[in-house]
Order: sequence, then structure tokens, then C-alpha cells
Amino acid sequence: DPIEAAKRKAAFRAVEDHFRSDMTFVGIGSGSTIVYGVEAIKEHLRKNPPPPNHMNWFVPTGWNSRKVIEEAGLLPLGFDSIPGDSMLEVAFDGADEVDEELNCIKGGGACLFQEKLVACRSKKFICIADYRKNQKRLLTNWKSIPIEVAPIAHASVLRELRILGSTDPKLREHSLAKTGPIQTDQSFYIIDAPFKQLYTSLDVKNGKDGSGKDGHWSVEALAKRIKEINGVLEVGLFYG
Ligand code: DER
Repeated sequence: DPIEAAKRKAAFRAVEDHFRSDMTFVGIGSGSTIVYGVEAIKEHLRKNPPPPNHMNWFVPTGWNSRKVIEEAGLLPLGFDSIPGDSMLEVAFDGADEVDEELNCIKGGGACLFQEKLVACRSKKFICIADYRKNQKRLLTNWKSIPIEVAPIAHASVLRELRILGSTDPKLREHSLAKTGPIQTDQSFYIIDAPFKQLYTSLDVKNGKDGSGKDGHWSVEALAKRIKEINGVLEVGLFYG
């Protein structure tokens, strides 16, 4: 399968370029691509064993991410167990779409809250994304922004998103498994909010207005504006 091969190639390249056996804290994202990333890390550690008595800890970004770490025989470390002021040397993760400035849409797997926690506690964030994810601007192929919200606030967040210009924001429901909204690892809900294509900072430098007046926002302006909405826990836009 050419897509699986592309994901695997990207993952092995990312690990080859950015993982070292003497690292102590490494973030592991969520989704299907990161599974190849963990396979590549396991392979790297087999070929380049860590220094004697050195522990490699892998910080998961949710239930599935922890399962991938454990099934690979690696040691998971809860985000809330990272000691003191330690930073993770690197975090590897996937994305749903990436623009020319490496801004990402994340949250396809409903893990965006812990993904952003771990990414922001890491010195380096490596996003592993096959060719399908690369677009000139965000919201080209992937049509909506995943947003994690407190259940009690979901209706008022939907209303605020419509005011910001989202055409038809919706609660993410289970397809088959269960009626009603999905719940995240934090027992929150996910809203998928469609917007028009997001301008990059270069677009704004070249005179495009990214304040949503013409229906288009810039990545950063929209991310900040959504994050301010009462009841929003996290927005699936990674930038800067
Ligand atoms: O939810 C996320 O942000 C994930 O990283 C995810 O959407 C990427 O999934 P994939 O690797 O299966 O495309």
C-alpha cells in the first residue's frame, strides 16, 4: 500500500534524524503514523543500545498512544510524572494537514489536548506526515478544526463558532459504536468546526486580512480567538 509505505518511510526518516538512544524523555503522539515512529525507535534502540543504566522514558498523548508504547516494550511515563523542570528532548506526532509554514491541523484522533501538552513541554516537535497532508494552506483537504470542549458548554461553543464564521460546526459523534458524542481521554467532547482556508503569516505579510472579515482567518488569529471562547479546553491548530 503506497500510503502506508509513505507513512513508514517518513517515520523512519524522522526518527533517524531526530532520535538518539541517550535521550531520557521522548513524547509519543497519536494516530496511525506514529505507530511506525515507535517501530523505528525500537529498531534504533536495538541497533544503538542506550548507555549502561540509562532509562528511555516515553510520554504518551492518550490511551492509544500509551498502548502503542507498551506493545513495543518501551517504558511509558505519564505527563504528570515528568520530574521538576525537565523538558522532553523531542516529541514525535502526526497531523491531519500541514501548510507551507508547518502549521498543523491536529485532532483527527481526538487526542489534541495531551498532544499539545506534550509538544509544548518538548524542546523539539517532529510532525510525521505523508504527502497527503501537505497543502499550501490549512483547511484545503481537511475541512474542519477539531476543538475539545467541556460537555456542559458545547452548545454555547457551537454558537460562538458560528458567530466567528464557522459554516456548520458539529459535535463529533460515534459512527457505529455508540449513539451520542464521542468523549476524549479527559471525558470532554470534540467539536469539528469548518472554516474557509486559513491564511499563512506570509499571506498576511502580503496584505491578506486574516481577521475573518472576508470569511478567511489567519492560523494564529483563529487559534487564539477560539481558545478564548469560554468552555474551550484546546484547539487543534499547532503553529509557530
Ligand atoms: O489526532 C491527531 O492529531 C493525530 O496526530 C492524527 O490525526 C494523525 O493521524 P494519522 O497519523 O493516522 O493520519
